[in-house]
Amino acid sequence: MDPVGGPPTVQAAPHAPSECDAQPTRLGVVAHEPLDVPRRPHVLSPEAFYPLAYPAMFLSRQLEARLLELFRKGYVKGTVTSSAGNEATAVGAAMPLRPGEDVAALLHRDFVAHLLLGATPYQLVCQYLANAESPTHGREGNVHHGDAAQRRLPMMSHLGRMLSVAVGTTWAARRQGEDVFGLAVIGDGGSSTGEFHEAINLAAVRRVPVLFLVQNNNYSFSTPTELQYRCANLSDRAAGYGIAGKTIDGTDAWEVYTTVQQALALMQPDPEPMILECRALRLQGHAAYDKGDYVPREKLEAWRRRDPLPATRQRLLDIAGYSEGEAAELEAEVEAAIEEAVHDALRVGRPEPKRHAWVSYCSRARSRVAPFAAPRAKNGDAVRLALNYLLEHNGRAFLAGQDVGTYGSAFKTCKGLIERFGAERVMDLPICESATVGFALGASQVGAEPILEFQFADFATEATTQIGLNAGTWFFRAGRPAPLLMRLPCGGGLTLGAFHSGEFEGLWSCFPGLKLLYPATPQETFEALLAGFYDRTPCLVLEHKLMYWSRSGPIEFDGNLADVWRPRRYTEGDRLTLVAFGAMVHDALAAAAEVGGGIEVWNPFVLRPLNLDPIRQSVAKTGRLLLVQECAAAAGIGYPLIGELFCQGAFSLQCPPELVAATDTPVPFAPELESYYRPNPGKIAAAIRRMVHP
Ligand SMILES: Cc1ncc(C[n+]2csc(CCOP(=O)(O)OP(=O)(O)O)c2C)c(N)n1
Ligand SMILES: [Mg+2]
Repeated sequence: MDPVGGPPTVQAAPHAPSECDAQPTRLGVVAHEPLDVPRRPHVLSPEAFYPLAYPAMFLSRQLEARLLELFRKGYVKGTVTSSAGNEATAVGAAMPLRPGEDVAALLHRDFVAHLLLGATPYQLVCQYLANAESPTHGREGNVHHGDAAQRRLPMMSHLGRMLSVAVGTTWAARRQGEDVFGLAVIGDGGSSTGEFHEAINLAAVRRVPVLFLVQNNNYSFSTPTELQYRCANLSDRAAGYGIAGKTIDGTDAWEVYTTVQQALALMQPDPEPMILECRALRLQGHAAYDKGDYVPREKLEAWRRRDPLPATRQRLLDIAGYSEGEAAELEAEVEAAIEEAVHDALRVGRPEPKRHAWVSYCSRARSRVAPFAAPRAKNGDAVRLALNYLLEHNGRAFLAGQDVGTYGSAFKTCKGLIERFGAERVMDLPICESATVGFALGASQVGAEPILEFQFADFATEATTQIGLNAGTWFFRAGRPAPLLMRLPCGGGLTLGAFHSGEFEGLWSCFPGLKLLYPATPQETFEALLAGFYDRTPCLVLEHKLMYWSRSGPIEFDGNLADVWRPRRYTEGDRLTLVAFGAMVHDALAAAAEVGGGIEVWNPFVLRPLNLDPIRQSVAKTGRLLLVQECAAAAGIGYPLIGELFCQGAFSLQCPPELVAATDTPVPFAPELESYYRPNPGKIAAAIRRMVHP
């Protein structure tokens, strides 16, 4: 690197004769079509490459400039992040890929890669205008778009999180015999995230051929690379994952193109991921609002001399033999396409809120499946039987988590499954909860049906972004199902302390787009796992650990999935409605028995989306509501549940509703402290007596 942190001195890739010069050699740029170029395994000659690469790069630069202008005039919403300086990397990396087959997780400076992988200029303008024809129907901002059906995965903002999604999609597509590769893009800044490590490690262990392309453009917003990392090259990190890594000049489109082609060729016989670092400089500020004046002038000047756009234009003349006039003709064609795209997009109105489909849940695909019965099972058996059923009846289902394979999972609920279904369907994964969910989300996009086990519900908080914000918003943003079943062994009473006793139903219930079930009996556990699996939205099933190997009962499931999504009533009465879920159902039943008759015990069972009508009717009948939750009042769903019950119901109550909850502290460890902390039948019975006989 030069003293001002300028471009590395990299040998230009030799302009060797091509293996194959596929036609066409001239790029048709029109407003309503994606860019069509020959894909792998074709390798273009330099003479054929530049007439395709240059107009694509020119389109990117000019269309973004036009969008910036529209932003300044108030038409474009959000902001505009410029790709200037990155076009060579984006073009070189995207051109070899097959749209609709190879998997791509692009970043905010990959404008042209979207155009090469299926988006049209018109669609991108609509997306920036947030109009009714935008690919996300105006539901998400400028760069957060894609086409999941075509495997161009819609980006979420949280840097790093899309890497594992690309790994999962690539893995699942290859598992079904497809010859595909993944491209997952990340910046120098994003390379510092935990998910960067999790995703690459996971891909390395599972030998998933994803090219992790690091766009090192010297800055992460205003933060220079010396404050971001200490290694010489970000590709040096590849050694730590036992994979190959390379650093190249990201301003040289031909070098990027040929290196990517070589990387894919290497991955073909011996699939494994690779890190490719492409060096460039972000030639403008981070986004429309940033002048970028923290970049030293000499450094900017040094890199401007290597601006990939004029450099590629020059090669169009020198190598492809274009005349000035012919180059200008290409540019005029691009400008015309831009004008048409902008003209057409500006004529489309913004989405009409009243006609908008305000749904965050995808509709169910199936309402009936094969029935199942077992005369006697404990809750842990019910889990195993449900998993066995799901893996047996669904060839694309797979179970993944930590120690779910040979060990049969920490609570032995997966015992025997690996022997029956093999290590490709019952997968032990590294400790990477976040990447595990990203991986499952990605896999679900090509038809795989993931079932995840978190070792303890507590550790699912590691994946809060992936579960709540990525998977949970996927259908709303991308219009595609995200059928993930997530199992969370949860709850206290086992003296395991604050990090192994949580439930977190309060946390998960805060994310629109997630479904949450909390069964209390073997029958309910079986039903919850089946309903959660066959639903096409991400579903979390809370499995209380205390009940795994204690209570038993029969399982009789008639196969009617639609009937599962309802609250459960255990006793009838007209003196008080007692609502509990998870292990607290049994404490509530014990308390109800202790105080005598008249108590109607309910379990909402489905904690999101709530269906409280039957419970509301019960409260209207009894005039008293007591809610019990195992965790602290602040952490659970009790108060919101009481709120929802009363906001939408007209009652005349005998007394104010009450909540029995744990103390407002983390779960303590010592048995005496924990049993003081948790609600129990005695505390519940005392509350019932207070309310019924004040
Ligand atoms: C996890 C996370 N933290 C912070 C941000 C806000 N943010 C958006 S882009 C950006 C800079 C990213 O830098 P880099 O990864 O180098 O990509 P570049 O913008 O330089 O292309 C930041 C901090 C984010 N999107 N995600
Ligand atoms: Mg950067």
